[in-house]
Amino acid sequence: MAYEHIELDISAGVARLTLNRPGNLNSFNGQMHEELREALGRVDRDEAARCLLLTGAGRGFCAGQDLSDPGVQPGDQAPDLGESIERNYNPLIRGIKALQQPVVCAVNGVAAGAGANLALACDIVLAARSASFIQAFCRIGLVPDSGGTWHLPRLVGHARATALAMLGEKVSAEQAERWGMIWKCVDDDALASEATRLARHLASQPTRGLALIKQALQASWNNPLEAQLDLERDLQRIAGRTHDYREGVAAFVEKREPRFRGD
Ligand code: T3D
Repeated sequence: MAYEHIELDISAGVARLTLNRPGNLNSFNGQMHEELREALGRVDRDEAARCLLLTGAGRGFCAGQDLSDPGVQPGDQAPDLGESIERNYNPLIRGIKALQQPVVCAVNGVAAGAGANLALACDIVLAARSASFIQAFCRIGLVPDSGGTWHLPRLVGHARATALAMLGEKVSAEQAERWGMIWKCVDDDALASEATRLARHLASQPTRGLALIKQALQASWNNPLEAQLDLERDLQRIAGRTHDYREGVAAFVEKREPRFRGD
């Protein structure tokens, strides 16, 4: 598939996916969603891609749903936004969460609505100092979607999540870092290099092991300790059978750098 609203480049182990509708602050339309689904499937299947790096083109990361899209505009007949969520947004978030590779998000500018919640669904989030996060939904009478009502309270606590969702106030990248909403805020001109460095590092690590870590941490939100201990046992059993575990231990004993293959 040729892409018009995104760019995908896979090199040096890193799949770099760029949201690319800068004139509309990379807001989502139907075609962009279609391209994203195809691209995520491609990354998932590509063994050469050992980390996904998601970012936006231009001055914004993503302003959420394209509000000028006729398909979602309230006309004489109210649109079925539930259908739009089911077809586009839920598969996108599920796709990110289920991806076998770690997902780094480089938030290069404003992240609003579903754009903010797409970022929060990624594994490690870096943001430029000038970037911001806005739960813009309440400003137009909507409910945070794309996993926002799930991730936000878990990341920043119920009180902050409620106020952010009901007030739609802008959160600076620095505040987001202080609140633990994201991993790190970096200077604007360092974002691209820092995100690439991080993605390349992850791409050289034990990919299978990282996928198991992702699985365990995601499950922990819903598991009691007993169930989580059982899960850790099961996942460690799988990790212990990988090539990269054998290589990691050998490298340690031989006092050399490990050469991880990802399996
Ligand atoms: O509908 C469904 O399927 C349900 C799912 C919904 C998911 C959602 O994401 S709902 C939330 C939708 N998003 C928003 O409500 C955010 C709307 N945008 C804004 O509030 C502001 O643009 C920002 C705070 C993000 C940025 O403000 P600012 O001042 O930096 O930029 P701007 O001037 O407002 O925007 C720049 C351009 O991008 C402008 O176009 P122009 O005038 O230069 O031709 C603006 O219209 C366009 N733009 C920004 N956001 C959107 C957009 N165009 C379409 N849709 C947008 N969401």
